[in-house]
Amino acid sequence: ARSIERLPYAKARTGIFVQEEPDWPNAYTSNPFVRRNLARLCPPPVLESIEPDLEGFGQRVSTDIWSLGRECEDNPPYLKQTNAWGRRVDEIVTCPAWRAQKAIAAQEGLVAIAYERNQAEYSRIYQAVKLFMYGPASGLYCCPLAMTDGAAQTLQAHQVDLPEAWAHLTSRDPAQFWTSGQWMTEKRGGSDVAHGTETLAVPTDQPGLFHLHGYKWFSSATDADMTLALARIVDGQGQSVAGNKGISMFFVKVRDAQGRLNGIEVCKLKNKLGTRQLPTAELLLDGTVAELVSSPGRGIPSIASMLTITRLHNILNSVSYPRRMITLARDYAMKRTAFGQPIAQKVLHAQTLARMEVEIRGCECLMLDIARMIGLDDVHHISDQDSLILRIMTPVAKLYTAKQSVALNSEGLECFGGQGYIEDTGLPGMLRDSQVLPIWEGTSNVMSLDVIRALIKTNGEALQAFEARVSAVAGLASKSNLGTIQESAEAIRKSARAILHFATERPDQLEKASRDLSVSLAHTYIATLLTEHALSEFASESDVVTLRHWLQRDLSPVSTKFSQGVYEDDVKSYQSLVFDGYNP
Ligand code: UCC
Ligand code: FAD
Repeated sequence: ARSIERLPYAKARTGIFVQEEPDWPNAYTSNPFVRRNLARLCPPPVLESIEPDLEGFGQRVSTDIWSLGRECEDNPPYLKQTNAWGRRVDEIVTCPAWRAQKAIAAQEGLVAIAYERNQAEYSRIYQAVKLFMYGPASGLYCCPLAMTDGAAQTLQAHQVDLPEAWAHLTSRDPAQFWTSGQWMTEKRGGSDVAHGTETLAVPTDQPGLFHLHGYKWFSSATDADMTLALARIVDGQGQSVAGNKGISMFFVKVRDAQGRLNGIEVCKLKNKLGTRQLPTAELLLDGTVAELVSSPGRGIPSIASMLTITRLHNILNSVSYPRRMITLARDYAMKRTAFGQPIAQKVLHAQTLARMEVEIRGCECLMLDIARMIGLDDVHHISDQDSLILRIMTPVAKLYTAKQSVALNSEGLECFGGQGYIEDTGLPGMLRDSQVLPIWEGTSNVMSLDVIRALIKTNGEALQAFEARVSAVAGLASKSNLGTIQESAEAIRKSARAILHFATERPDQLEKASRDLSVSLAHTYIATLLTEHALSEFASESDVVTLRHWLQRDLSPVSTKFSQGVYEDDVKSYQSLVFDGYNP
């Protein structure tokens, strides 16, 4: 009997080995790459003024805020449609942790920082780095913050005189802070808004005030205080203009002073693959009082200001999730032993982690550069060149980082073996949640077409600005003593020229090449940013190694594919493949 007691699995014991768990340290201090880039991008006094806050917040996101985020995941919102007596109440019940996230967001200035502008043009980068750290711990509260920031930016850009809303959106006081929604998508379509929008805006007796009637098919963070919504104004005969010229943008307060919904019925909460912490509803608008805030018929171009900001947030969160995953995976690699060694010692596992690290660093550089340019735009100091680059690189960065997010989170899960698939590690939710990033705020194809729109609308100047920026960095890099940087000079110059050449010479092929063109712009621009960083006094040896690895990829797949004749295929040839055997 005594010898049985000594056996590890006897008497219901589960064995003596317990795997040491991976740690998520301070999200700021554990990311030296972002810190070195910040040091390059911000003048020393600015860095000194923001670093204590970044370090403190980096600690919070990996401790108390992370716990709140987990609570949001464990207690998803639900819809209480009627009260006990059958009266319709349409209450979206959220958990205390979700509401605590709102208070934290206000106190930490996660929206306000960008509008207080205490760091002038660097305020956006400061805000962006906080949001980047916050994402994975936010329990998806990052989503309402994106739309809130987008709404504030839109009101400001269009000089909309709504002082009450403005003060609430940019407040640091949890009791005053408002969040905003963004109601665009309807049943007929979310990409093709011009033909999807059926919501009608009927004028009231009061100038500028309308009643909305329609059905909003996806509305996220429906517990928001206000929203910007698209609808078609009808004239006295009940007629409206078709297509995008008939769409206008409206400001809607979700509830009245008594807390009653403003002519809104919450018909359903969506049952989603991920982002379950976030209430996403189908809404019937039936006489919703709304204030016109764009010129009539200018709804789509007006809401484009919101899209630039929400797409920046999409980028920040796309990068933030895999950064957390990789940080955990590298710690786990030191703690997990297989075949006699910590897996960090196995060359193939180290290579897997290194490839992820290179990819995420590239995305981090891109994310910081977009924030840099938006910051300059905010204070009207942006150069013409940056303005053009910002226009074309925003959809590129949204597309690229979102796709990488899904791929890296998937690879990241595998780094934990079977444990990566286990819910209470908190890892699977990151993969589930990231799958939405390529879809909302415009799918990858819609982003690719936006790149082409930017090219055409600027008469090709956006691409010329891109090429000029790449060439300027290449010029500096060619004088470097380091072989990797010299090599990069040649590679980025060649790639940017090839992209420009293809786009100029083959406008007929732009649509089908637009996905590859976007990836080429991302690869080449990131190589340029990594080169610029490697040239700076803030670069470490590992930043040069990052560049060397980045250059191992095809910087311009669009040119490679073009030379292979890939774009000779037309819609008919693709269809013959896809619809082989299709018999509806
Ligand atoms: O998904 C959503 C919210 C999810 C929750 C928030 C998450 C935030 C991230 C947080 C991370 C955790 S809200 C729904 C988002 N929906 C979309 O993104 C719509 C996708 N579709 C598009 O982006 C389309 O490209 C449209 C609808 C914007 C435009 O399509 P059209 O009808 O073909 O457009 P046109 O005719 O080419 O353009 C109409 C006008 C033009 O201006 P004008 O009239 O002056 O010539 C365009 O130049 O709009 C202008 N325009 C733009 N301007 C179109 N796109 C842009 C742009 N990106 N920037 C500037
Ligand atoms: P579709 O337009 O039907 O697209 C189907 C496919 O066709 C896609 O692969 C697309 O890339 C492709 N496609 C479409 N047009 C073209 C083209 N011209 N060329 C090539 N390919 C094309 N919307 C809001 O307004 N507010 C919200 O708060 C909101 N929250 C959301 C929350 C979640 C969780 C989700 C999943 C969506 C949310 N949306 C919201 C809607 C979202 O913005 C749309 O689903 C998205 O823009 C895509 O539109 P769609 O669903 O109509 O897809």
